[in-house]
Amino acid sequence: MMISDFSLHFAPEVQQALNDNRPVVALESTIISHGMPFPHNLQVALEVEQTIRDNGAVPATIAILDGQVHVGLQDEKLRAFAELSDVVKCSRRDLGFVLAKRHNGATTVAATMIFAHRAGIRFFATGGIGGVHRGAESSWDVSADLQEFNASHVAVFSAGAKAILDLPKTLEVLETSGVPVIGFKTLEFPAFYTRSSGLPLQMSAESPKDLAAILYHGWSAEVLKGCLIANPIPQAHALDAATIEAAIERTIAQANQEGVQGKELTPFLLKHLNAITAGSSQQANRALVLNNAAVAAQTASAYHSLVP
Ligand code: PSU
Ligand code: MN
Repeated sequence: MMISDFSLHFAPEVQQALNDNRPVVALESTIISHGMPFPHNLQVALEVEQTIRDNGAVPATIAILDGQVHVGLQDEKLRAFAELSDVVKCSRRDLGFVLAKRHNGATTVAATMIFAHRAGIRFFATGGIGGVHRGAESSWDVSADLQEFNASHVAVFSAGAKAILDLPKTLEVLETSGVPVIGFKTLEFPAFYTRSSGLPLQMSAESPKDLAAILYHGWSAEVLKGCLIANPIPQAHALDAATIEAAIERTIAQANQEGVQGKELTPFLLKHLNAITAGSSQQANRALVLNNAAVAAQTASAYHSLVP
């Protein structure tokens, strides 16, 4: 077997932006392959990229095609990826195997942070991060996403964490690791489909410029690695809290009944939640990802003006 050195494969647009020191925002690919069905996934992926451009940055979707790590997928490759059915969901532990076997791989929040950091990209927009699952006191299911915040120097723009998780425990793990959770114009941790979880945050930023300054100080003092930005879903797209909670409880009960666990659990919950809510969760998901993409791009631009 031929063994070659590892290298990232940059899309020309991303390579050029990095060479010119212009703002770039990374995007994950698990949300495309395991988070939404085709063709909705492709449509949203293209809209997210456009939103990043409209807000002054260059999008870099990160994905693994035939064992090669791509930073930035041109439209054709993005289209092809969105249609694939044999994509391995990759967190940190899966990467060496998938590269060696030349598989197609989707990068989770953790894996996207790894390659964004490697590429010198400090801003990353997604929907929600993985976290501590409900019932973790017996299952020990804690997403590797949380660990990665302690390794990769990337700001992750999310609408909080999905209420399929145990949000108080998720925040406790982040606190233990020294990861700041910064509310964007809020001092309450948002719960993905809803703006409110009842959980207070310790800090907020009032504008992209304010946020850029907080990140700059953390990174330049070398006290900050990963950072979670919690940007609530726009009010007009938020779902009714009681309805979504009932749907989540049904979905978790179904997963328990079918014995779904490990890396299959999050995709199972996302898929069944979409089915139960008859598309309204998908619309909310789209709205909050676009909102995160806009704020990430604005913050990346503000950061670049601050640090020329
Ligand atoms: N949460 C969402 N949507 C997603 C995911 C999480 O609301 O698409 C995906 C992300 O890629 C995240 C991964 O990194 O699931 C976490 O999986 P796990 O819980 O197995 O670590
Ligand atoms: Mn897990």
